[in-house]
Amino acid sequence: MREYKIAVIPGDGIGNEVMDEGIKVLNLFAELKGDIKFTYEYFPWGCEYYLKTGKMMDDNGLDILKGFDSILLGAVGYPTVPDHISLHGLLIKIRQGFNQCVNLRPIKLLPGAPCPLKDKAPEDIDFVVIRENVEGEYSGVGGIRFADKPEEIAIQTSVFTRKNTEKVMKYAYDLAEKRNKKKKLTSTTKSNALNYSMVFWDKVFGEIGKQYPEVETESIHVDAISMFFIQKPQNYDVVVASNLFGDIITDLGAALQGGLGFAASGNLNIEKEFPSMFEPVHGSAPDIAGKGLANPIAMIWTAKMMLDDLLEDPKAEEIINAITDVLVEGKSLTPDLGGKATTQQVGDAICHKLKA
Ligand code: GGG
Repeated sequence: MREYKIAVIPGDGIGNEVMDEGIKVLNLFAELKGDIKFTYEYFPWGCEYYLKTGKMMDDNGLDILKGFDSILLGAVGYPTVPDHISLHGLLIKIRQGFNQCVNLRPIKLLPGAPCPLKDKAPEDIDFVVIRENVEGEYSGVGGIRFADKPEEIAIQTSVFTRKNTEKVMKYAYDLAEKRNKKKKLTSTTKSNALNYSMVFWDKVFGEIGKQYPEVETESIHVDAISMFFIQKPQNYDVVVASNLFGDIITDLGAALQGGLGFAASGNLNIEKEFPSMFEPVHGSAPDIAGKGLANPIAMIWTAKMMLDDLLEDPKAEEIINAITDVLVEGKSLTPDLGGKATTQQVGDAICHKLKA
């Protein structure tokens, strides 16, 4: 029996209800495989915890999380807590604390999912974005001078270290090589304007590329790639981007695959010295929280990514097949997809297909 200890942080808003469906699918997967067991420990961290305690997570939170094989997170954010407090107090703290330097975000249009580009088929939209995840524009370096005075200044510094940039680039090149699609890596840049950080980014991209002669490369400015994602998404295979650019272009990517309800992600500690963390890309959506309206597919897809990371073999592709079956059948869909099913009913329908 393979046993895995999972730390569960449902977080805020719809994080709670989508998490239930993710766990439901994980438990069924384990039951069907027969030789896998998950044990879960839940942590109440998030914005409501912050409102009660003044902290997004416990001071010794990272020490506690170290003892787990993986972390599953729902969503974070609450109207009365500033978003920079919730992001830096929990998500970025864990990503940086556990050196989860790669944020893996698949952009894949499943059959039956609504794509706004009517001339595109599922085979046209199937790429992966590798987002640098612990530094860059989200390093948290900066400050405010002369607060609330007319001469007030805000400074936000991007930090790009050679060690980390090389590691992320190598991961992206390796993926482009082994993904066995186009063997193509596209780098997202803006080195005409960001004349230190992105010039450095481009340099490292080129240097590491010399070790991968079989991988075709291209470098595209972030503004242009935003347009090309819409015009010719079929051109992409693996895309590497800085923290900020990756955050932005993956929301665009989510739109191509049917919306944020389909956008899954993994924050990977690639050395496996700390747990990785898996979270859907969406936020806590407080306007629909607790109403059973949230689409749980991103969370279930995220749980599948966790399985792929933990298990190596077998890959959990049958979960994607079960989601696809539900989409193609079209009977159990949440309102964002034009249906009337609840979050729970969609989770049940995916489990039903998984069992079939
Ligand atoms: N699912 C996690 C979540 O709540 N994400 C909201 C968000 O704004 N994330 C920013 C980021 O991924 O850096």
